[in-house]
Amino acid sequence: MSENADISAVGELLGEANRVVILTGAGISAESGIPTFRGEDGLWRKYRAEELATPSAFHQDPKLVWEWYDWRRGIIAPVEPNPGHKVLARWEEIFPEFALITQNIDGLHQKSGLKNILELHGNIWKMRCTEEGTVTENLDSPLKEIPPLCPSCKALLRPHVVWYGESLSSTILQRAFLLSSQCEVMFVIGTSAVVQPAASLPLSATETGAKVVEINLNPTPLTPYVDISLMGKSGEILPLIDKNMKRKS
Ligand code: BJW
Repeated sequence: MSENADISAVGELLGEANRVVILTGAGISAESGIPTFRGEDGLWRKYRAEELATPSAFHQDPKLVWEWYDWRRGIIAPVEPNPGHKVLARWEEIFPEFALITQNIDGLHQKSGLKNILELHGNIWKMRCTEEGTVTENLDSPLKEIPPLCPSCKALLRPHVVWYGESLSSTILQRAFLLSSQCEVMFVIGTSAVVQPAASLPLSATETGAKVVEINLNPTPLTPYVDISLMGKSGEILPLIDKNMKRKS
């Protein structure tokens, strides 16, 4: 099927759908200027992202890990949502049951006006006390002190994100699987689909009969299992789908 036929097939799917779930990854924010993890211009800076995003890296050298997060916060702070984020925010207003599940920690979906968001891997603008577990928002960029300390007990604060080997919030994860298994259409956008358990969400959607649409620059391990695969930039493809969507109301 040609790309144009695929776009109109997706437009038709959405014309009828009520329950729509979106799973996003780093690729959706790439056109806003935020580096992805595993792409050509992936998030490398002397160290591999995978080697800094672990509890043991933080345990060994909290200052280094915080310097890396401070650097990333500096990249993300001035960045604006791109046309892909904006289409998804518009869809939240259109579909009766709409949910967005993101692996991203950049907060760009919130910035685009989207409200109903499940953040699987946390948020880079939040910190958690390593002693008390309290979570606070901190928008400083650059940070005032590295590593930052808890204002109440002076213990180390850590980024409120999920590192490799750590469990995701069970409440958020259960909700994400429930939404995925109950939706009619699921979009999987800009993720390499290699990090578990997020990568299993689309499979739970296909297993329960949902149509799954993938948008990515490249094929992923998920591509053979999706109904429609659209290869290209999400910031270009999502506005095209939006334009071709024919809803009765
Ligand atoms: C575009 C584009 C454009 C570019 N338009 N597209 C089962 C089997 C094997 C291993 C495991 C397993 N279960 C758990 C594990 C271990 C591990 C894991 O999955 N490892 C795999 C890598 C093998 N998972 C975990 O540890 C998770 N915890 C867990 O499951 O706990 C229980 C447990 C633990 C251990 C063993 C067993 C059970 C936690 C995962 C936490 C992930 N954390 C990170 C860092 C977050 C904080 C931070 O950012 O600093 O999350 S890692 C990083 O990867 C980040 C991302 O959210 C995540 C996914 O990356 P994403 O979004 O897919 O980005 P990329 O760069 O990979 O892909 C970008 C894509 O966009 C590419 O495809 C491009 O082509 C595309 N693209 N421009 C459209 N314009």
